[in-house]
Amino acid sequence: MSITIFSQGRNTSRWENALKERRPGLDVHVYPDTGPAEEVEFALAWNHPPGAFANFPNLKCISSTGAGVDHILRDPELPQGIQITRIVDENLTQDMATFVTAQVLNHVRGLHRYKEAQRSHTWKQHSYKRTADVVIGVMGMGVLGMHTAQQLNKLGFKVHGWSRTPKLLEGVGTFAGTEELTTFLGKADILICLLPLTSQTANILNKDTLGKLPKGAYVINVARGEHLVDEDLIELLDQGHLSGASLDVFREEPLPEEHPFWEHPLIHVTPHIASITNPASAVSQILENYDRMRHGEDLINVVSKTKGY
Ligand code: NDP
Ligand code: OXD
Repeated sequence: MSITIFSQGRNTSRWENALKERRPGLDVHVYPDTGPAEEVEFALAWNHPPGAFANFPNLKCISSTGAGVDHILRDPELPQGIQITRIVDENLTQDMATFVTAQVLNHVRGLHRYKEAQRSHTWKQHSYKRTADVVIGVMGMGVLGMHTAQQLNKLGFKVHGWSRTPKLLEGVGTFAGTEELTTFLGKADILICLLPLTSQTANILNKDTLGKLPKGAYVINVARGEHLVDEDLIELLDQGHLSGASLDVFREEPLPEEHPFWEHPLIHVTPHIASITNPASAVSQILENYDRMRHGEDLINVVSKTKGY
């Protein structure tokens, strides 16, 4: 009985502890210290070294330690026939909605301006829009997007969602497919990206799409850095078409020291912390899939390799 963790750039000890605490007696290995290659059947992965999975002839399932699986599917040497699963967890969902709401409210109420004013002891009130007068567009109406949209709607914002297939959601307007993208974008005072990274969604936040947002729109990207064309965002901010952006994810993470986003006055950078998987709560679904795999049963939270999410 063993689970093997494949990860670069993230501390694995919380996962090791959570697995061992919940299932005493389970062997937990951390790549490259895997033990005999033929005994590796179940992997837990985040940003694994490319090609690493190719060396394990009996590997049956790779579970992402996060909601996204682009980091697994992008491996050109990913063995065929392996099931890929991902995390769907209430804590992860709530934390994303909370983070996005904080960014939205910070922007709508202009809180950063008062921090700056405080530095110069300046007492100056600014007008603000009420939530009912702000339209929010959520790209990606999956587990995270749907909940975030509903939370924002509860605060009084007008919310629209955009997804691949049509949705019906109380209180939230919905748009689907490329044919409805322009209409969706044209309404969004604040655009939130919660799409998975796939060949269809890469570079989707570009000069053309962001240019279709109303003048003064604000962009929040909490999905993946590769969704955004960095130079196009900067150009639209500098032209005054967009009023600002909150970015939690980047093409290269950590964001390189010399990247212009760090210094841009209209960009708020956070280090991929919008919602972090909590191993203590997510470990039960990992173990459930591990047991299902061993008993030959269907797995939960399975990713479609054809769709890429
Ligand atoms: P889901 O798979 O549940 O939802 C994906 C949504 O995107 C679905 O509504 C889907 O449409 C839609 N979608 C996919 N492809 C397209 C397309 N081509 N055009 C229009 N809509 C599309 O994902 P989650 O909500 O669980 O997670 C979303 C992403 O959030 C993750 O992939 C990850 O990258 C990111 N994330 C970021 C975190 C952070 O801390 N910054 C933390 C966790 C996740 P349909 O419903 O029709 O299938
Ligand atoms: C995830 C992430 O996909 O942390 O869960 O980005």
